[in-house]
Amino acid sequence: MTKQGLKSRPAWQALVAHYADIKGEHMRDMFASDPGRFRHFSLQFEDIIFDYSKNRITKETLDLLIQLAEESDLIQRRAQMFAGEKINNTEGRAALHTALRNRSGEPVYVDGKDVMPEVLAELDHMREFTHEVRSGEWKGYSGKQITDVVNIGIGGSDLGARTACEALTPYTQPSLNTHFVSNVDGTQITEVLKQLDPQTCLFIIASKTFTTQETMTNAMTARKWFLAAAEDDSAVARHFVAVSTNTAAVETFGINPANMFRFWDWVGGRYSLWSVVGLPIALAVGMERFEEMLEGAHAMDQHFLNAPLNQNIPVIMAMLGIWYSNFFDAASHAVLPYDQYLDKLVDYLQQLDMESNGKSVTRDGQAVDYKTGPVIWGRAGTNGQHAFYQLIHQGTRLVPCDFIAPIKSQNPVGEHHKILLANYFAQTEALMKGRNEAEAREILQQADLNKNEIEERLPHVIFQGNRPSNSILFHKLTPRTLGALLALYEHKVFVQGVIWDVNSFDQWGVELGKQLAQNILPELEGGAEINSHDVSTNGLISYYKKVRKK
Ligand code: G6Q
Repeated sequence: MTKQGLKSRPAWQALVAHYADIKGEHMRDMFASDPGRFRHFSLQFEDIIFDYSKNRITKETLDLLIQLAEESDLIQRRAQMFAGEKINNTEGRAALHTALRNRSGEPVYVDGKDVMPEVLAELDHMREFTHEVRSGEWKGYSGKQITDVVNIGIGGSDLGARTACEALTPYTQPSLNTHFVSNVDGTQITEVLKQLDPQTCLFIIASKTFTTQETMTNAMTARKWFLAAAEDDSAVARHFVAVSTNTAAVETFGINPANMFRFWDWVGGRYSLWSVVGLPIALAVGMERFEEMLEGAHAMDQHFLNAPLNQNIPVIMAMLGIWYSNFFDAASHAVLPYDQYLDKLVDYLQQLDMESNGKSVTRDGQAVDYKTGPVIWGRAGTNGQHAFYQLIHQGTRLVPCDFIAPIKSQNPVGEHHKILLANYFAQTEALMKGRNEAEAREILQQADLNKNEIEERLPHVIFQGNRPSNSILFHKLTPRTLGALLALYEHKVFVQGVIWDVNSFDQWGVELGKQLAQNILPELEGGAEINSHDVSTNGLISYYKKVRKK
């Protein structure tokens, strides 16, 4: 498909005309004219309700969006992904995170080879190891059991495991703490190491390539810190394990290959938490719960594969995103979890979505002439309400939102959860309905204000409303539900990538900065003035060197 492809599809053109018809319509009127709107525009998957009725859509919009998905070959592309075809064309790789959570017993082939025996063998390896560490059978060099697990990794080798560990806090074993070190800023590892005893900690060095500068730097620092206490290289084997695809580099680092957990090049970094990259999760919550997470994701995979497109939650979420990005020109999308345990979800989805679909050429390398992935942002409710919701309610930009909440809190304290959920429900209502002039005037009239004051204040207290949101409401944040939720977003991102015809599985955009940093690092040695860059970069480096010297 070339760049002309998307905009010349019949459904796209019909959507252009439809947008012109519908853009002036207010959702208030849509609700008023259809009492069945909640029923018509909501779906249930297991314990998850997905309500998309507070979107600027009619039945016709949805039909056209689904038609666009079909015209974009979504069904074929979805089949290719699940079948292990090399859909990551710029890296010549399959994108088979779905095989990692394939619980069907069916084979999955890459290059004619069934990958499931290896996937299951790694899960067995994780199960054994997790059991040993959690039961205390696994001892450190001085004979004590492990109390702290430190995952050293970055990006895809950090965010998924970190998000899941925090989300599943209520399921964790209290005698085993989990820490994450990702930033090359020495502050992070210093602060973590301060809390640890070298005799009782276990480092997981998680890196697909085992060459990532940040991770290798942190791993070497951890190793040095550890050996300063253990004073014997052989102790490393009891305290360092690796998660990687690169056996040779793991051995060179000094980690026993028996303590290496493997994955494969067909697992993309940001799609890897289902693999051995999930080891910190399994250590924190136990292998059984980690597998429940895989099962939740697998169930969502089945829904994505089998539900008709117009009843398919990831497809509908994706197409609503297309509707706002490409027709309403929305530049961002807010993720607003009303569950403190999902605070990291936003960081995780930022990477998943922005690294996957932040592209400006098609799979064939043609420049696109439409907008692709939006900026993803947000924060756990209700904190966001007291910070940035102002812009979502009354700003000049359209920000579609996902509101995510559990019906049951893991910590049912007093009235907290009711208050939290009252806010959750209220926000989507306020965004949709707004407050019109008559309503605003009435409120001001009830306040003790004179006529002039009322007129002055009036424009400030009007809310246009008509601001779209999805509501995702589930029973409780269990491992299974978390798995389903994360897989839902993965598939949403995939569908959007298909529509925009970008490769959602590469990330060339992170390379340039990395390469320039490699060039600059040696220049930071010594006191010589630097002239090899633009004047700004030269000036900054030279100033840094001058001040450092003092
Ligand atoms: C994710 C990206 C990226 C990657 C990190 C870490 O899809 O590829 O975030 O996960 O750069 O890479 P390593 O696991 O190779 O250290």
